[in-house]
Amino acid sequence: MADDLAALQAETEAALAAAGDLRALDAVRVGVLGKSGALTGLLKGLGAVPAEERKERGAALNRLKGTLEAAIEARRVVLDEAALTARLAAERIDVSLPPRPFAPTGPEAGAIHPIARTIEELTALFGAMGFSVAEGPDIEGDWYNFGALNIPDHHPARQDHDTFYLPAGPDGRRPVLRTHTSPVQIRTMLSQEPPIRVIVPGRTYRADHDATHSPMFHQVEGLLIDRGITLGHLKGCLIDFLRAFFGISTLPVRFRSSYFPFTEPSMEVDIGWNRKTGELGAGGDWLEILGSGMVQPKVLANCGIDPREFQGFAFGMGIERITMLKHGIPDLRPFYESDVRWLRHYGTSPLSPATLHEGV
Ligand code: 2NL
Repeated sequence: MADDLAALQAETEAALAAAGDLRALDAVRVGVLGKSGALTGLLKGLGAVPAEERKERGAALNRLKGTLEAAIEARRVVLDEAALTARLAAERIDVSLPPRPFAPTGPEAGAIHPIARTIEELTALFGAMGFSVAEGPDIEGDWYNFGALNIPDHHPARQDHDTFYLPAGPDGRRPVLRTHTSPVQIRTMLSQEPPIRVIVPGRTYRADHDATHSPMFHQVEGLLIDRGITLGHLKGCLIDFLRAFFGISTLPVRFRSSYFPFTEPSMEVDIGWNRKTGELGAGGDWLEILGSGMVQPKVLANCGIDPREFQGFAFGMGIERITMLKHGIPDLRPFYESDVRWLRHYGTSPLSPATLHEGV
């Protein structure tokens, strides 16, 4: 090898050995192989070399280029590894350090939507009474939404429900957007043996749209099936629920006979309030809040449960309605408008989940 090339190799290898980090390594690489690098300069000068020496000189330069490139890469691997080791040491996590809350506080924190909050409260309250939460599809078969519930084909209740129908399937039946959450209780009874205790919160749909109705809204229904269940169990359960949910231990509760095809006897439930001020718990007026009853024996039989052995009660209410009453929310429409000012006003902190302490 020509002396100048041997010197360049020795010089570069010394510089590589001295390069302590990736930045220094790159400076060496640029100094040798960069646009104005030493080796690049020699390659550019090849044209000026006499023709008889040029071939040998060119081959030597290319060999040296390969050697230096390999040396640079080898040094890069060593320095990369050293850099990673240093980072791992520097960024070690102290797992004993208490965590900071994930969410910021203040208005940037975001808030739980009142509907979601009410569902959390219902889950906590009925959970304490042994109920679990059941869910099911929003698009239902006709039989699950109506037939199984003792609402036959031409029953007026079908018109009352203002049902959204979908195009007919292969069986000629038109699927529906569920008009209540009852089909989930039907599915629960079909798939589980009693005793059963479930609540079913969820979206429901009716073709109805004005200041107090939305085509999509939320309901919660409850179902309890066991041996020897009576109207007394229904009343005790619902009185406890209403007093805990509204946080008024003396809330007056009134049961008034009514009719639903799926319960017998059926009862509407009212709570005491003051019609003038809107205040709950006193004032001598009554406000209808939910519907309930003992599960109709035909409905139990439709679901393979022997009504001579098992009895049950069921109830249903609108989630928007009980949320508006509890928090004094005057208008239904903002529930679905995603206006952050409304959400900040009526929402709940994500850092204070619903817990039971003599109510929610
Ligand atoms: C209301 C009244 C009610 C039920 C829902 C029900 C479900 C099954 C069997 C029997 Cl699977 N009953 N649900 C019972 C009584 C009333 O809802 O006013 N809802 C908003």
